[in-house]
Amino acid sequence: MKTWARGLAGWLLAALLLPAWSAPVEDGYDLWLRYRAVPAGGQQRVLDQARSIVHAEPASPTLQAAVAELKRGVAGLTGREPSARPADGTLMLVTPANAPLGVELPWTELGREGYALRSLKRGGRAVTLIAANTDIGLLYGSFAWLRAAQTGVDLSKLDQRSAPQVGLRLLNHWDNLDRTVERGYAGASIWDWWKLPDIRDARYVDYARANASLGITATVLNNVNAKADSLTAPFIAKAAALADVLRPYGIKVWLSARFSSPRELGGLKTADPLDPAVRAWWQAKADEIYRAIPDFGGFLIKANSEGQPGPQDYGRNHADGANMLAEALAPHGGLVMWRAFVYAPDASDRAMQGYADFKPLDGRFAPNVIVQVKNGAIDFQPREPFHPLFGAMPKTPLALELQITKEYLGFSTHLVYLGPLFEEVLRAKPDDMMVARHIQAIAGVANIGSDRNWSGSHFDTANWYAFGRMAWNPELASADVAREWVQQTFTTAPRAVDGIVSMMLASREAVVDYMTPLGLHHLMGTGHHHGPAPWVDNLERADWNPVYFHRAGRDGIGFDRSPRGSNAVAQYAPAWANRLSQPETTPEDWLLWFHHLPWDYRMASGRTLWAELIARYDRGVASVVDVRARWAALKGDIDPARHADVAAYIAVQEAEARWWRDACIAYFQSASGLPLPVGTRPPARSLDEYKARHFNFAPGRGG
Ligand code: BDP
Repeated sequence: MKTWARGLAGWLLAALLLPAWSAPVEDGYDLWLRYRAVPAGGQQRVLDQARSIVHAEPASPTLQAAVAELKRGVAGLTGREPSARPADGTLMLVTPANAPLGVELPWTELGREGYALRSLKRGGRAVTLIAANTDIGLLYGSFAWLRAAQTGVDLSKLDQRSAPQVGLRLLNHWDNLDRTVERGYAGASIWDWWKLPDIRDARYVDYARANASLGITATVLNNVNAKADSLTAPFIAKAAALADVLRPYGIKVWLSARFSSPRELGGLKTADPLDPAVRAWWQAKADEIYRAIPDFGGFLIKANSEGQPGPQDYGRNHADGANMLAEALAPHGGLVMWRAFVYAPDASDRAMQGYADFKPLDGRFAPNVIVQVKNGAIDFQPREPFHPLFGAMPKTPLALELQITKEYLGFSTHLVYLGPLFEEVLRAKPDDMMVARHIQAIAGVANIGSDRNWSGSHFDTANWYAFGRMAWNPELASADVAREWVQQTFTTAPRAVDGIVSMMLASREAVVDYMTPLGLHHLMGTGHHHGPAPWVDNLERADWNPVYFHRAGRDGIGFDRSPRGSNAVAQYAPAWANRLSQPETTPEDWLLWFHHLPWDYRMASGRTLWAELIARYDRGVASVVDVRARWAALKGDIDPARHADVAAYIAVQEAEARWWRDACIAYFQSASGLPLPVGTRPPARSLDEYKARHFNFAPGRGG
């Protein structure tokens, strides 16, 4: 071939390949804020409404963030930068001060954080109003418009309004000062404490954008198992630097505080909350923090729980401790989030202690204290009945604490969409009101780390997303939330969207089935909580042992919390207490949480309990096998990098689901002494082989 011909051929080849080369690599970093070019028709649809962006001047940092996001989104979706001059197709960001005359907007209803999106014609031109009472409302509204644009909503006919139902929406980072993360499966802590305050990683801004897009209003930077060091001057300066980055996005910084800090940092002899010197120390500390962070959110406290210091060390109660801190923060408008996750070594039923300690204190907390209650009474299990404290403390503001990081649900390796779990607890009705209506705040233990894809796996970002969206609006259906996440994160192709959503929706029930079916709980490996270990019976505290929770023996299986047992059911409102007292009226999914039953107990399916247990383990594994096949079939619909990543993870999940099934069946058979029902596949290995597995370096143990 002549040189010129070779050159031409090369050029043609390059031109052909160019589209493929120029497609951005999908590594997950952009989360649901990808703004990738939409197919031709869609492009026009967005462009027609967003040729320009108009807003009040001068713009606050928050308004600037809103406009920057809209520009970035429109440019990404259409390939064209919007201008600042009104055009046919203008996005107008308006507050009551600059709203166009003659347009009725529901200002009162929107409150401080809500927004309205309204498309209309003015002088023959298409205008979309993004309206809110405040700049933060405009930022939320801008993200809502971009969500609509990315999910194929008709932008020429918008008429939406939304205001959050839960006032305070927080992330709890269990991040240590050395950048390890307790129960973190997504790399190191996102906070590079060592380099702060001078070096501010660009990632902090993307963290803020992602959270603002969901309406998260606060972030607790450090682990609830807190070091006193987090309250020293150097760390306050570091937290202040983060607060500066997050502020324009409406996110306040909080800190976990160690109750014994006055002793450790202040050299006092005591941390007794009623001691005047202790109170003065906290007051001075609060003043110091507010000098550096004027809008500091407050303290999150884990006290007298799992070895943490607390007021009970001095014969005081949780209200004494919380109120002392509340007094120090009150002059600055700060809050105390006091956790109800407590249990003592000698409790006869660990599930009962949170209620036993806190219920009598209802009405005794200062007005700026919120009591933070985990969704269930044990500990973030794949399924728990709702915590009996919801509905039981009418005079105390409560927060619901959910765990986004999947400590007990296969870490970030297992594909488990938590939307259905969140929905289940938010909609549970302790009385005539849903849990969502009993709470003033909602907190999620973050699954965010330094991994490029933020959460350790592509699908785990859906849990961060679902937490934020459902915190804003607990009435959202987890299926709808999954759909919009898929459309923004993976693809808008309808067949693929349907396929992925149905995989996600099946995944939570699957993990319950292959780990802890029928109300079983806490069967996980010691310490790290990886893998099955129902046989463990030798830990220093009885209530850390799986055998304490399942109580399997020749006579049956399950924890008797009925009036014949620990009577934990009495902590629920009478209608529930009655229902949960009898196995026949207890939801089957909670059966062994509340009852100890013989192996031949007859289940709704007609099977014996023993056969049903095995059937559930089988169903869990089958569901993962099915997900694996369905994901494989989506190969042509998903970018190659993420498709391959997810496929590799599901393969691990399948192997681990089988391991869970086999190890649990082997163990429960040794306890029941019963033969496997006809047709059951025997466990692949002997019980002793499963028992011999150890994982000394499993992630997430923290520093
Ligand atoms: C447990 C975790 C532990 C946490 C604790 C908590 O295993 O690491 O410190 O919860 O919530 O589930 O305080």
